[in-house]
Amino acid sequence: MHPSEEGALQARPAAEEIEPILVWHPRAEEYRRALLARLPGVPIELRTGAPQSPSRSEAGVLLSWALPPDAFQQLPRLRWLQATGAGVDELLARDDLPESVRVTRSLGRFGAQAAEYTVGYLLHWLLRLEDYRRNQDRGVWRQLARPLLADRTVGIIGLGTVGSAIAERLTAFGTNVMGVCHSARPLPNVSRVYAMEDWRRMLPDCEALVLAVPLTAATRGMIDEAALRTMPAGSALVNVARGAIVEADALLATLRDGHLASAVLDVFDQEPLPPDSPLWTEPRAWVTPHIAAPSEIEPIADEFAANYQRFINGEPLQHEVDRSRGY
Ligand code: OXD
Repeated sequence: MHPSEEGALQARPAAEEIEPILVWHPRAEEYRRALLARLPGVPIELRTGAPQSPSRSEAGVLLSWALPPDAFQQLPRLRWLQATGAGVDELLARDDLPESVRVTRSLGRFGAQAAEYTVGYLLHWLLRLEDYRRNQDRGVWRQLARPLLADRTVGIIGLGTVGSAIAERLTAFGTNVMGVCHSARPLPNVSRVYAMEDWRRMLPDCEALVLAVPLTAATRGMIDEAALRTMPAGSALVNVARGAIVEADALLATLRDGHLASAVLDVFDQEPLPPDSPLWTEPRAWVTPHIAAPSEIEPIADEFAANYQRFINGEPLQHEVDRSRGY
């Protein structure tokens, strides 16, 4: 026997410890390959979309994202679902998700990805790359003000894995980072942490505000016109969380009159962003199609496989969602 095959057999759970997995995802085949390498011998069933007619699955474990409407009726044995993304707001909003099913989130490399996106767009804004490109196209030699990220104060709402990765990268640029967390405890890379109930007190100092908070009843629509106008004139907003956290009309009004100098928007209440959305043509808005922190197969397969072993062993699962909190 080849030594690597021997290792694989040793890692294989005993038959009575195997719980069949259903991967229900547009990229199910890629996930299957990644999981087979980590969980040899575990039966894996695949679905990429809604079956022609409802069909029952005996899997007790599900790895998925954006399930079709009647999905849970087809999964009578389901005990645990791992989402391939971080935000489980849509899943928890479903009225057919059984109470008995445990839910875990994935963290992937969302922190690093969202941090690079945020820093990239903040630098793009401060370096006025678009203005210089336009000037270059017209052969114009014109020096513009040269503000530094190092002289700025950035507020982050939500200091979980994503928010804290953004704080870490911004701190490396010398930025003063403030943040909002459910409790105001000291955190690395954040000069001042506000408790969730005090979040508006942070706004007057925020030359840029980054949203990295889950969508819950408490955060839906929290960024209203009063909040945006409490930020200094000429500030920027970056949303890598969920579109519904920001009131759309307030956002447009504050962009149009220039109070907000820039809004970097990766997420929208309705996705894809409808063709008639005024954001497409708003000069101060930067629209990206939900790509700030995409799910990657390999890190998510690592997390899922580690959690699968925990599930089989009856150990606590990592990143388990507290349904009463909504994340
Ligand atoms: C996520 C997302 O929550 O992709 O991971 O939005």
